[in-house]
Amino acid sequence: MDAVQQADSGHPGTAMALAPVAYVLWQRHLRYNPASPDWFGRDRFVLSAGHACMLLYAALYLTGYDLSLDDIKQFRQWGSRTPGHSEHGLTPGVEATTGPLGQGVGNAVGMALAEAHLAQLFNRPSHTIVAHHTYFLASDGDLMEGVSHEACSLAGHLKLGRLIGIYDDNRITIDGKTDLTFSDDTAKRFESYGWHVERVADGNDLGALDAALAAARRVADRPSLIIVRTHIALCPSKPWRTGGSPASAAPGSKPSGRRITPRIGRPTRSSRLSASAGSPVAWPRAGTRDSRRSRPPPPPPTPRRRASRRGRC
Ligand SMILES: Cc1ncc(C[n+]2csc(CCOP(=O)(O)OP(=O)(O)O)c2C)c(N)n1
Ligand SMILES: [Mg+2]
Repeated sequence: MDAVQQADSGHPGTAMALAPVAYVLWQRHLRYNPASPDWFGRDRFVLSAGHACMLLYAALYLTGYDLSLDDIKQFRQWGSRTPGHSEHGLTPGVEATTGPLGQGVGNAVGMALAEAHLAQLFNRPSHTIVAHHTYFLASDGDLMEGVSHEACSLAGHLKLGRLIGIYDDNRITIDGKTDLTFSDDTAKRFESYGWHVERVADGNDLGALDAALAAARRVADRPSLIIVRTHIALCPSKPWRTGGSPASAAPGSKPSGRRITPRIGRPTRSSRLSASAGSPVAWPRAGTRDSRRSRPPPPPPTPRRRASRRGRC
C-alpha cells in the first residue's frame, strides 16, 4: 500500500483484498525455493491480473526471494525491478510477464500442458520426476478476455489436473461494476469446460481458502477453478472506495492510508516500509536476505505529472 502510495500510481485495492489468498497459497500450498527460483520441481504461480503485481512483489519479498525493500520502494520507477506489471526475467520468482488481461491465464495453461507432457514422457511408476502444480490468479478482466476461455477450454479438454486457477470475484473493474458488461455464470462456464469448481464466499476466510486449495489439489483428473468473493480495497475513511471502481486504479489518499494501517494491525508511521516493521502474520522468511547481492542504486525517478487517477493501467 505504501509503495503504491509512494509511486502515486498503481492498483492498490486488488493487492490489499487478495493478501489473504497470497498468504494461504505461499504459506500452505505453493512449493518453492527462493534460493533457487528456477528449480524445476517448483510450483508455478502466474499472476494473470498483472496490474495487482504489488501483491506478487510483497509475497516474493516476504518469502525470501532476491527482492529487497529498496526494490519495493522503487515500485513503478524507471529501471526498477518492480515495474507496474511484473516481468519474467527481471524479478526473481515472476514466472510470466503479465499485464494484458487474459494472457496470464493462457500462459498458465501452457505451463500446465508442458508439465503434463513432460510427466508423461519421463515419469515411471516407480519414479516420479515431473509433478508440480501451476496456479494462476485471474480477475474479472481476465475472464472477460476471449483468450482465457480458449485456453481454459483446452485445459478442460486435456484434463490438466495440476492446473489450479483462482478467480478474484470482486465484481468490479476500473470502469465500474461488472454487471455493466459481464453476467456470465463463471462456475457453470468452467464446469462445462470440464473443470472442477470450488467457491470461497469470503476472501478473508483463511480456513475456507486453505480448504478450497487443498480440495483443488486433490482433484487430479481435471483442472480446478476456485472462485473467491472479495471486496476490493479497504478504505474505512472513504467507504466508496472499498469495493468501488476508484479503488482499482487509484492510490489511496494519504489520510486514508494512515487510517487503514492501524485497522489492519500494521504499525502506523515510521516503521512503515521498514524491514523490521514486523508483519502481523508469520510469513516464512526462507531466504538469506543478508547474502543478497548489492545492486547499484536505481536512477533517479523521472518527473511524473499528476495524472488523472481514473483509467491508469
Ligand atoms: C487486455 C487488457 N485490456 C485493458 C487493460 C487495462 N486494465 C488494467 S486493469 C483493468 C480492469 C480491472 O478490472 P478487473 O480485471 O476486474 O481487476 P480489478 O480491478 O478487480 O483488480 C483494465 C481494463 C489490460 N490490462 N488488458
Ligand atoms: Mg474485478
